[in-house]
Amino acid sequence: MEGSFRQALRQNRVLLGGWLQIGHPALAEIHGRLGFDWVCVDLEHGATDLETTANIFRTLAAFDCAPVARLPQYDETWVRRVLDAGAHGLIVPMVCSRRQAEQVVQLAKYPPLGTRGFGFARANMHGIDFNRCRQTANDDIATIVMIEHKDAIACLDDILSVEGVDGAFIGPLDLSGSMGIVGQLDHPDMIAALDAFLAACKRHRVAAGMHVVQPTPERIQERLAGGYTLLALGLDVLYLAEGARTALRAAGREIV
Ligand code: 3PY
Ligand code: MG
Repeated sequence: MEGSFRQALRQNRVLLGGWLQIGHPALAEIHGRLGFDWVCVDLEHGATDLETTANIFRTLAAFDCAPVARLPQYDETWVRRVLDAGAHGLIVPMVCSRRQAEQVVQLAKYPPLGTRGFGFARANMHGIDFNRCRQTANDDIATIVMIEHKDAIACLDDILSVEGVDGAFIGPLDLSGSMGIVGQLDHPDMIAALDAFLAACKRHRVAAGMHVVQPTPERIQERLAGGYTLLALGLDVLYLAEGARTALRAAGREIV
């Protein structure tokens, strides 16, 4: 990738990512070798710990593949620790207000722009690259807010106009839950919410992101044509389940 992950995001380049809920560096190798642009360790719904996250990021450094994490929640300690582990992008769940978006950006930026703590860590090669990272981190690390509640849809302009919000990622399941139509992704209210999301991303020149959980060519094409540029494709557990199901079926086993 030419330039940083954040620059690519801001230039609205199409960035195809993998999504890991199983915490093992071998998965990072597979995605990196295949040519994914970024890989996200899902610390919200996966069971991966911080040490494994750092090992996954270490593995990705051998490839042209940006290390990204979805945080378990909007939380100062997690922002610091995941950035120190070397994340180039943060996906922050459930950002519902301008105030929260401002706080997330603040936590992710070093002073004078924010309050990120200085310290020797993997992100600066344990102090060896401290000065260089101190100078480049604010420009190079992307902050991506998850829009996944009806309250966030109601104040999209307030959230997406915050300086330092580089991308927005829709969370369709939680969003549908907050609207009382859980899982009904084709419901007219969901479609209207997604339209409002995309339009606001365009208005504020913020990269629009979505997880295409079942990545068929048609679904991917539909999202790209709509203007999404930050696409997560599939999910490690689903790839595994799909391959395992196919193998059992090939052996004639009925799957219930
Ligand atoms: C959601 O749909 O709410 C998600 O966060 C999916 O990962
Ligand atoms: Mg969610």
